[in-house]
Amino acid sequence: MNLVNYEISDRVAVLTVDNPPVNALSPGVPKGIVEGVAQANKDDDVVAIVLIGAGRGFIAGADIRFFSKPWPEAEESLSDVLKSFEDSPKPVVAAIHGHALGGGLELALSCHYRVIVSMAKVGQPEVKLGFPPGAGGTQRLPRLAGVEAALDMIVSGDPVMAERARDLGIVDQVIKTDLLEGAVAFAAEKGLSGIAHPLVRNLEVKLDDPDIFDRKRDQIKHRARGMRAPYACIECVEAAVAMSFEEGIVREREIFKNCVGTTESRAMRHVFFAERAAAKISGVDRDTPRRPLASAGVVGAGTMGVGITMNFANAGIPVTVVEQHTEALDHGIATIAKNYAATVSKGRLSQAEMDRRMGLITPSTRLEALEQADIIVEAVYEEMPAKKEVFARLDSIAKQGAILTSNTSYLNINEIADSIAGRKGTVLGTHFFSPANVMRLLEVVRTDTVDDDVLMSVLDLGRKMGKLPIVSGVCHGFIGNRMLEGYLGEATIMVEEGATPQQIDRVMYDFGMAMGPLAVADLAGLDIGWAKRKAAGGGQAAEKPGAFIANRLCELGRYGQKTGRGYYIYESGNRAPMPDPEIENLSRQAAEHFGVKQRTISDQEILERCMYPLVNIGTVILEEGFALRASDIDLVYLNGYGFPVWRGGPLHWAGTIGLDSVAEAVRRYSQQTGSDHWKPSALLEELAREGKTFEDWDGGKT
Ligand code: 3H9
Repeated sequence: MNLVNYEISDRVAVLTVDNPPVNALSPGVPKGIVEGVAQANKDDDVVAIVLIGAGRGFIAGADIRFFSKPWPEAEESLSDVLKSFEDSPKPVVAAIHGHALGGGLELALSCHYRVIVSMAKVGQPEVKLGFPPGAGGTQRLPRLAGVEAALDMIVSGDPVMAERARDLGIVDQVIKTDLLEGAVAFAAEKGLSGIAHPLVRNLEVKLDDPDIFDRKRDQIKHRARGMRAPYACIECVEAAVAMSFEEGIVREREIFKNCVGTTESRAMRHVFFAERAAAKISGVDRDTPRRPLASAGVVGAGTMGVGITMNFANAGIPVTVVEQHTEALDHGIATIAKNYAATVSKGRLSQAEMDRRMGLITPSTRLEALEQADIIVEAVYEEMPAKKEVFARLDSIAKQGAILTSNTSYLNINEIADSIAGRKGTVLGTHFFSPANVMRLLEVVRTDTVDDDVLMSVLDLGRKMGKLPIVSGVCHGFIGNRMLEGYLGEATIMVEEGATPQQIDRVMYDFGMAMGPLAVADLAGLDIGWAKRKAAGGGQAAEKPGAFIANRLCELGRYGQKTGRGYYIYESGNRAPMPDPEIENLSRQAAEHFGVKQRTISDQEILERCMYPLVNIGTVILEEGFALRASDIDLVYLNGYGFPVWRGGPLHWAGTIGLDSVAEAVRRYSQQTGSDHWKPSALLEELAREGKTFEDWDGGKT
């Protein structure tokens, strides 16, 4: 199959890149383009050249798989293509639909002209893969769009729509009719005009504000904490201002090459492919017909119910939210209105759109109001009897075929499905993360009996809500919370052994976590774990290592942020954690209680003892089959637990440390403490022995 087709239309050579699914610049594409340009220039009848993409879009950039393997030696490169355009005596016009991204946009920028359809987008998303653009994007874009707009686009990686691209000067014309026809007419006119055709490289870069680069660095310092690529992007654009075009290109190439090899870039490329893999469910046909989900119900208007209701409204699905008591229902609706109003006031939502979304929400105090809903999400409190009671009532109310999901974070959903045996095929879990309208992660918990079409429909729904749905099997805490128990548990044990909450949280924050584990415990509320320990029998079990200090704090009414005191002190109206000297006393009492000699714990030990349980339990989850692939586990931690994206998730990160040294440490801590979360995973041992990583286990795609 030809990756680039050559045709003549009205004296214009049309080069069509046809490399499904996204016309990436894989081997064969650059060669095809270079040959097409040469052929067009040899043909005296041809007056101009149009470059266009077949299928869904123009060109999605370099083929990302080739950053991890060598480019074929004999093959033309992207710079050969750019040179062939710039050297072409006949004008080259890029005709853009769908998307021109990364190398795709860079290619278009080296054409003489660019035309676009109004629904298309252009962008330089390379920073999201851990490197700056490497084929002139950082040098040409500022020359066309100005330094400020180019800097915004390149550092954020976010694309802009066609009209905005035209206003910025990135494209010459928005074509409202057929793209190919319009592009051919445009190209023919330029070709016959006899004018000299412009090259972006010859434009001047204008800099009005010399502080712009420092301001940008300051602006991104929180978001880009620990990362190299966003700063590398700024350096490249600075070079466009400070150097000649030729020097700038050399500088960009140098910085690009340095970044492609970093662990940051490898991690971010891993995340790119992980997100695409997560949509594939082994054993389930991608084309399984979906159930129409045109109306929804949510049971419970508490914190989670409110967020889930907003997700439906955001996705444009009419939703009825049910809460038994009018006062609680009113409070829930008022919270939704307040949340939307806050987004409107920040300019991120129009008042009209807020009104439209509020109009999709119907409050009710009667469960019977859900009888016509296609999907119903139960979001009542986390107790099995309460959940089963709701499902029993829904069994008699919901229409046949309605999908029933439970927003549980720990409970056995198989048991819930079994409790309404006639509907087993349509029951599953949807574990949203708080705040449910904000957090991107959605664990879709696959019961043993759920029908494939129901599962696929709920995964689609999650994506429609803007979530990243990850399939988990039914085990206690599913993927994320099951792993979290080891992470938080080990952090609290270390406080009993003599580390301060501040030291532990600092080590994990410096590692890149959004918050340290003890600040997270305070935010989530210490009373939740306390209630669970009491329900599980209290007494001895409740006093096991890791629970002692939390129990004392709860007995003192110190539940964390909500009471102004937990592992830290919080001043009213301020969420900043302040050290609490009393924790030291409690920690000494705990050490005495367990007969532990307190000691100074090194930062390295803290890092290992927080992170390695995540790796060990994650691997157990994988070997037990509750996660479909290691990269799904990474995505859960990246999108629900504040794990730094540039480390690629706990299992990918473990591979960068070396699974043999992780396994050795797990064995060592297991002998020292005997805690469940240190019981070495057989799969971890196996991969370590064989010198493999989790990517090998997933099939080595990245
Ligand atoms: C670059 O250009 C560097 C240059 O500056 C300089 C170089 C010297 N390569 O996302 P989808 C696959 S870096 C290889 O589900 P959508 C993807 O894995 C590049 N494969 O579709 C998936 O495969 P599978 C800068 C790619 O419609 C399939 O295509 N460009 C590439 O939801 C469908 O993908 C980018 O970062 C690629 N470049 O979204 C753009 N792109 O079916 C990256 C996609 O086996 N791409 N695949 O799972 C995207 O953002 C989206 O794919 C796009 C379409 C918006 C284009």
